[in-house]
Amino acid sequence: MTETGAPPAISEPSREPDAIRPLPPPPALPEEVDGDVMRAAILAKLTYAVGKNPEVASKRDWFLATTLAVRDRIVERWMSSTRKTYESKRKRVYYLSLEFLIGRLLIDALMETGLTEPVREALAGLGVDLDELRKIEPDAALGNGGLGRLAACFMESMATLQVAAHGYGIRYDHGLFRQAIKDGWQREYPENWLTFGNPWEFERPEVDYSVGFGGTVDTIEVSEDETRHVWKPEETVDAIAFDTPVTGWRAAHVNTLRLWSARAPDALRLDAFNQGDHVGALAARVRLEAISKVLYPSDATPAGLELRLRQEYFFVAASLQDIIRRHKQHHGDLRTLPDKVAVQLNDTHPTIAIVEMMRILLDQEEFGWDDAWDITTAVFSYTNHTLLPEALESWPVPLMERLLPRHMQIIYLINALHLELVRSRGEHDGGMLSALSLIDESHGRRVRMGHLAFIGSHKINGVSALHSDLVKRTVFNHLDRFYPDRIVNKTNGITFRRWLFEANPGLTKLLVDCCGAQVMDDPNALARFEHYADDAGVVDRFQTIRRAKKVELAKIIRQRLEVTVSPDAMFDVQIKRIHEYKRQLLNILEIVALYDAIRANPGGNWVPRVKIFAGKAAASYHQAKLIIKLANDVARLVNRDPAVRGLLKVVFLPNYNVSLAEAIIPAADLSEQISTAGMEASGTGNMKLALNGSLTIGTLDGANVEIRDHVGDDNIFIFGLTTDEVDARRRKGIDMADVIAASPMLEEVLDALGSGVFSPGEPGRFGDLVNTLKYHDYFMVAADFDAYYATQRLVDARWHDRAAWWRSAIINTARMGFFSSDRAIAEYATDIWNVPIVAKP
Ligand code: 26V
Repeated sequence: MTETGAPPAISEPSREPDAIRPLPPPPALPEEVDGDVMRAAILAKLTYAVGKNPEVASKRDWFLATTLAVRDRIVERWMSSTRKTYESKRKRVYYLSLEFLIGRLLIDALMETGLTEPVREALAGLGVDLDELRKIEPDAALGNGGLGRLAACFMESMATLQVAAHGYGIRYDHGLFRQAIKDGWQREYPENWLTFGNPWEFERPEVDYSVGFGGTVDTIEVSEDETRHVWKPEETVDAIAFDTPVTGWRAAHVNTLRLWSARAPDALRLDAFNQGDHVGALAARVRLEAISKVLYPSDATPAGLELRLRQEYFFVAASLQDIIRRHKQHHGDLRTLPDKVAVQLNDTHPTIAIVEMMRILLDQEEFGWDDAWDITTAVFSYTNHTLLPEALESWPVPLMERLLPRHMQIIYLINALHLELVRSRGEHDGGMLSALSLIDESHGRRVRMGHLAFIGSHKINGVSALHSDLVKRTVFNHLDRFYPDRIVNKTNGITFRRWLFEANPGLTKLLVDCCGAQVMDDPNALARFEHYADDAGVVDRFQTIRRAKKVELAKIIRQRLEVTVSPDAMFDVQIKRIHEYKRQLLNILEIVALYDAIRANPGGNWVPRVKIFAGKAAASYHQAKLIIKLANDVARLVNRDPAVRGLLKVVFLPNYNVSLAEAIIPAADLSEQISTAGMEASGTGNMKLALNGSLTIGTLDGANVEIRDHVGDDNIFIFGLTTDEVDARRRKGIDMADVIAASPMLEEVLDALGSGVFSPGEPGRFGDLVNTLKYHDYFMVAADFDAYYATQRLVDARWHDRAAWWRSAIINTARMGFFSSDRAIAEYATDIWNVPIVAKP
């Protein structure tokens, strides 16, 4: 990379670059780390840690040896970071999350440490190709989607900004299921990321906390006006720590991701074993260790539901013991906890931490209620990631009473005091009180975890401007009135290290050439790229870079699906979880309409398109799985129809994960962000695609609104009902007879789906789906169809004007600086955690 901005091949910017804050030059690599040093290090690891010699080593052996050699370099920085944090006695941030969707780490670690070229060179000298090793590494898929990936981006940015942070979560034996597509249907298979071990982690058998469940609570009269409570759990499980170093940019600081694994205190019941009951002797152990077996156990059964609650308490209880032990060791008194500790709750999943903190302070540390509560609320803050009612957690009171009896008592007390405060402010309306209560009495008694998280936190944040506004206006409307100023916005961000530098080295190089080397450290320096929006040389380079990525993706598509696509066609992508609100169905309806239109007018000025889908449906989500089947049925018919050959292809890439995202995003021309307005909290894929120069077609939902504000109306394709219009339409009724009567095209599309054109073997397959769109269109698919189709034709027109397309693409990339997770973390640090950021974004 060049150090000084534009090389001669690139013309000068049309206007002066904006003033950009100078940054100190990046730290240089230690001098001794060159290809030879890394070669020796890798060979030593291969011999002494892997136990192989180069002649017989497999790719996996080389991957292990390389990872261990790189890890050594990180460990050195990790230890110095830990020491510095300890010595400075800085406030620490604890990010509690049931999900960390990390992906692969080798390329990431190489890039963060600046070791990519030395290691590439070292391996080449040994006859090994680094790119081949990259593919050996399994994705760490310890998350479902956006929320888990955000946690991973945030961990990286916290390390980059040198925030002293720990991530806490669960080390699931099996991450998110592997998706296969059989006859067009989704099938789920277990994912086995740990089969060959995990070279990044350090097991800490000595970091072992006991976590209790069930049992009884003894009440002890200490004096006339003082009682103490002692929880006597019925069973306990051990939480064992596994640590992974999280390297920040240029490895200036390294934080820790600590994941807990469940282990039964007794390996087996020896008495039963000796009596010949070999399976029974292990049963208790299997039951306890199930806690860290799988990500997101199905909550379709009572047993699954209970396991999920056990997971939540398990990781929270272990994490809080760890946090308190560290605080006591470094600072002594727990009264200083709010000065030294900030705990961020990633959604409501770890909310029981608020109650656990109260239990520790009250029952173990013997604090009075008010002091304990003040400390707790000062320490915790909570991020809301969805407004969907079915995703808002609430736990049945009987289950809580059985599994966590002392916690349930404390929740009742928190609620009583909270409602007392509400009444003291003059609110006596029964409806209002039950809306504010922590206990939902409407369908069985349940604990509202969102309310609990709100009351026990000093700040609550939404994840985009629109979403935070809706958080205030909807779920927490009443609470917001009693606790104003608690709800704030923290618009999501993404780490540019993974989603630009790693995923798209070609574009990164172009950006360095145009914006200067500073762009690697300061996302705002991207703005300079805009000066090249009309520069033919730069446009040509951008096009060449994109095309190379499209060729790579076309190869993946051919290998995985045996479908050939042209890299000269527009790659139109929708990659995300399959959910009705995300409206993959709207996209499919448009494909069917377009297919008909092309067949009716084969000579038209059509834009060749490849429609690319990827995403997983929840295993129990019937409707989402049917949408996958429909996408595949439509793909089969369209892809073999000679009438549209060269103009339209449809592909559904199976098993979407972080690595597949890294392959698709730099190859995308058009980004589909078409959720029903008001339903996508933020989206982060939208940011990744725009950063890589995709144009967005989208609704005014989530962070799309802010993306539009940044790129400008001319460089994004916005369509469809707004949040308020969706509300109004729902109030009017969601029977879409009027909409369909007014749209012959939509009617034709629905008729085709309903009559089995795409499912000749089972004509009724999509009948229910079509009926839902006609008579019960909660997600406004029919309502937004015409606007979407028309806007897609505007996209076509822009594509035909190549200069205009690339101008918009460059502007998209140039104006994405705001969406760096460094900016997001800096805001959390200042407005919520009150911690200094050593390195400024
Ligand atoms: C959870 C569930 C669970 C059960 C049934 C259906 C359902 C639907 C959605 C969810 C969402 C869980 C929380 C989540 O992942 N939210 C995502 O968080 C991202 C990071 O803030 C954000 O960009 C996405 O818009 C938001 O959907």
